[in-house]
Amino acid sequence: MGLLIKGGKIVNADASVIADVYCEDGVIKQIGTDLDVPSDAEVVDAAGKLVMPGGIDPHTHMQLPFMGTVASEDFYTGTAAALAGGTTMIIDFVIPDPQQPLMEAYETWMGWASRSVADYSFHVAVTWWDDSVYEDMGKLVNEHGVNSFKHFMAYKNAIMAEDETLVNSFNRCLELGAMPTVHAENGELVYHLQKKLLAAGLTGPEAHPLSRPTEVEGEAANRAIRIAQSLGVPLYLVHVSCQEAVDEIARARHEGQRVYGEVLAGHLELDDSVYRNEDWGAAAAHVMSPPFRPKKHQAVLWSALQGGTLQTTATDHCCFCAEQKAAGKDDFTKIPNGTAGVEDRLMILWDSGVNQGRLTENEFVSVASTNAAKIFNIYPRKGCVAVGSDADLVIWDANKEHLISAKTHHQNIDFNIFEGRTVKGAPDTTISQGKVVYANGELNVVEGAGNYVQRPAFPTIFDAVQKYNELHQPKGVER
Ligand code: DUC
Ligand code: ZN
Ligand code: ZN
Ligand code: ZN
Repeated sequence: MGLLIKGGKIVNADASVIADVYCEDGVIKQIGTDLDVPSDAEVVDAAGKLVMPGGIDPHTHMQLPFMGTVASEDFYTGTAAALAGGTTMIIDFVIPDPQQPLMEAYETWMGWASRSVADYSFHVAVTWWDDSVYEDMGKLVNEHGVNSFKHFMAYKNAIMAEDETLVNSFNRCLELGAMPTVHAENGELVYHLQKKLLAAGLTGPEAHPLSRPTEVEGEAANRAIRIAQSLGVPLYLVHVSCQEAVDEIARARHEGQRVYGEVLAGHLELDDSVYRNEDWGAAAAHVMSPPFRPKKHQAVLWSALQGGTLQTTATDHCCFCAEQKAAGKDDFTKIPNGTAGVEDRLMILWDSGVNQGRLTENEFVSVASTNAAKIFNIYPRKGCVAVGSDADLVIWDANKEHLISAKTHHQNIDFNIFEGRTVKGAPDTTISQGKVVYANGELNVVEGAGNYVQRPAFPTIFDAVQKYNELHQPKGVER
């Protein structure tokens, strides 16, 4: 049965227009007024509301095995929470252990994710290097629709990618037409500072941000950007959290380099005072990396998002409950890193972005959905309201007030970093694959209904990149 959304204002990244939307077989079939649709179509009244492409969260970690435990949110609960917040697709991370074959890890994550209720896709992390990694990257791109690879520059003695891995993997990305991405923190420095702080008797969560200061991120951002520049490959930086990293991206973009940056809702809104809370549990609940920053960085991040230095927003949704965080009771380096937000991101972004005059409604759509779809090569299938696009939509009520709280959220975690905040602007109805999955505050989801979204390599960007490199990169002896 088809679905007719009547009378709403369609908001895309490029324009807004009042029109009806008719969906069938999971796809948008018609847009206009006085549409000719089957008489049995389900009708949703969107008068006075906005019809936007569903949010895309390009950075989540559902049921991630990490730091001796497993993130409490699985693909079923996590994608359901996403839908309740108007996000209709996530891009999660396959993270192989060092020496584990990439294909084996990919198959494991695909198994877990088969329970998803909304569409999903994967970045795959390159945590080590040898010929088999080179081979598997090719298989993932050419046979499995993975067109982005993640590199953790932090987490020494675990998943940290050394420069050797970064250089080889970035170069392989260039060959394959895939996007390298980095978590930019200098893991050697973090390790050193952690040991120093512990030796000085600083064992609580207040030491966490001290072990990962902003220069640690700035150094890694610069290193990754310069490696990408030398090789002539584009680069995407996840969770950019501070001025130092923003400055490196801005400089590189100013010089014509294809460098993209993502910012988390949490980093836009919270500062490092959360780690000085006298309640150990509340402070530990905010332990994530990179940490929340001194207040002045928030204004820098907002400006960078407004000005286009940063293009996407995400959450790094990685849930650990109080009892899991307690593993680090006597040693802050053992507190599992991660915070939630997949359900809250759009509401926070609307309230602080649109309601505060920082973003237009169209710019909101760009940073909540469209830009991620473009950068990760799933546009216009995702990220826009257009005939032929997937019917993944959120009907947004700009006047609806919503109190964010762990007591009422759908996320499988006992804490909410935005606890107690009342936002104005919230999802009225969420539509996934042409079906109403959230309305009147109720979820109506089907386990396993989510589809794996293949993301092909980037012919257009990489054709230009190759041509540019041939014409403009210094070669061999000329250098
Ligand atoms: N940071 C986190 O806080 N959690 C998961 C991984 C990461 O990089
Ligand atoms: Zn990450
Ligand atoms: Zn990270
Ligand atoms: Zn992450």
